[in-house]
Amino acid sequence: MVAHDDFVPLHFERLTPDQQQERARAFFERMKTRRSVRDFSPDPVPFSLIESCIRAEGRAPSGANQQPWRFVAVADPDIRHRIRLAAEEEEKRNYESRFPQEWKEVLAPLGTDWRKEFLDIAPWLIVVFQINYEEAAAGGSDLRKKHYYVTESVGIAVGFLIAALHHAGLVTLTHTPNPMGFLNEILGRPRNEKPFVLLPVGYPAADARVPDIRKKEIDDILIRID
Ligand code: IYR
Repeated sequence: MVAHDDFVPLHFERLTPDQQQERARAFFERMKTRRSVRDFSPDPVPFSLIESCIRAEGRAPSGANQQPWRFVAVADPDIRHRIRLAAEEEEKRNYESRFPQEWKEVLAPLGTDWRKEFLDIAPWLIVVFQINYEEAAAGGSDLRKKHYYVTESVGIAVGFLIAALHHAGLVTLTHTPNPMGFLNEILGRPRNEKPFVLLPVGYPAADARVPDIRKKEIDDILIRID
């Protein structure tokens, strides 16, 4: 093992096997109630709750610890409305002409279409950007510092965020209007930041409905090799 002089001790509390089983079971029980929600309530959510969830997201592992992400949390109704109009414009084209038939068939059970009212209704939109490279300092050379495993890192971080939001008693939807370049313009983000996902966050509407979908069974996803 490579030991660097400037490494610091790992703080790790070893649990008993019973505690571990119990923690793993409880976490699964929590995570299995998570659903992607499209019917939001306009009930407000305090920024402090959103911020705490994003703090957890920022603790995800990343390639070379470059943390190649930027999170923009939007409550401003005018900006949310601009995002809705731009997302709907792209999605209308997707559903009407860009999506192949095959894709529309797998989406059909989800009941999605180009209309994205939830972007106006959910009290917060969290837009996650991936930072593909660092711009050279102003006046410096035109070399860009490359980031490694950007997609993987940001995907893992979003997983943390979705788990944190659910754990905090909120609901969200993993929304990826395509293409998402309009988010740079509306949110004033630079060219090295690329939109990765857009998550409306809030409470479900009182009459929210979700598709009756099934998750795969453990034996269909896990192969055990002893
Ligand atoms: N982005 C489109 C279509 C869509 C794609 C997938 I893959 C989904 O799981 C759900 C929707 C939309 O938001 O409608």
